[in-house]
Amino acid sequence: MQWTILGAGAIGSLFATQLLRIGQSVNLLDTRHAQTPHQQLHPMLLELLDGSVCMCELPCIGYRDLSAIGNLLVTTKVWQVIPALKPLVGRLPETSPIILLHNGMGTAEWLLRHFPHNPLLAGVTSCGALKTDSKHIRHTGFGETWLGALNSSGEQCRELVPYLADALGHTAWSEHIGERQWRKLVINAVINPLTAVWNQPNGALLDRTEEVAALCQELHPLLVKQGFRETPETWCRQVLQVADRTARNFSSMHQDIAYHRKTEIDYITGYLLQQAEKQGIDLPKHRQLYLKVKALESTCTNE
Ligand code: KPL
Repeated sequence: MQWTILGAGAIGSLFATQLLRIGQSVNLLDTRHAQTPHQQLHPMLLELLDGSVCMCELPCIGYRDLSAIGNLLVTTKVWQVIPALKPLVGRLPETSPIILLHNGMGTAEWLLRHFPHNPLLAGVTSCGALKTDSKHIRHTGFGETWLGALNSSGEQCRELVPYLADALGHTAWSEHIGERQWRKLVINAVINPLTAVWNQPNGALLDRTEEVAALCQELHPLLVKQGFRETPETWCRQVLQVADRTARNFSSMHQDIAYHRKTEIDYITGYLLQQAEKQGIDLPKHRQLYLKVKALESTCTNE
């Protein structure tokens, strides 16, 4: 089966190298190029959890190499999703599935409008990976990966699950992928901005649980409107469990701020603020955090 990775960051590189390791055909789509770039093989060293290493070479393709695009796994930063997919609108073969696998929410509506005939899927993963430079990827933790359909032709893509399970470990089909995306969104909306603003690793939340509890409490009415039944205390416990499990890691937003990059705040807290406004719910604490991250981000120089 052919897989195409759009966005070779930590998760994209992990998926690419692990799929290649199980014998799948994988290429990297570089939208900076129309045709296959001159330097067409991208070497990558994958460091596995047991410390062993695996050398991979990934073919690169450009966005006009349409026949080389397979199952398109979109693992870019969320704010890059629409600009990166735009060159494919009206050109991507309608048989190519597009799988959104990014932090945050708010891109699916655009995708459904512009690729109405392609199988469209969303995924959520808690696999851990660290990209130490453009050629080194470290698998840092097993996690769960879930895929689910965003449209009716996406329903036909359950056959992709066993390949991902083989490559990454626990992977399953979800009939409620939107719900799983919301659960991850809540975790990211608490851990990511707090750690970015405090300039601390995820584990710092365990010493400041009252802030976590207050953010969960404030989100609760919106989560009830979304159909979730958990109490604010349960949400708080779930956030703290993730903070505990990833205590020594720096969240992706912390890293974005530390490296002067644009963050994903508009599609995490920004998305929550938009959804809350539609329901007439005010989220002052989340808005304050949003503004603090935007202020830090305004000094960013890199994308
Ligand atoms: O997904 C994450 C992120 O950093 O974006 C968490 C779960 C917070 C782990 O760091």
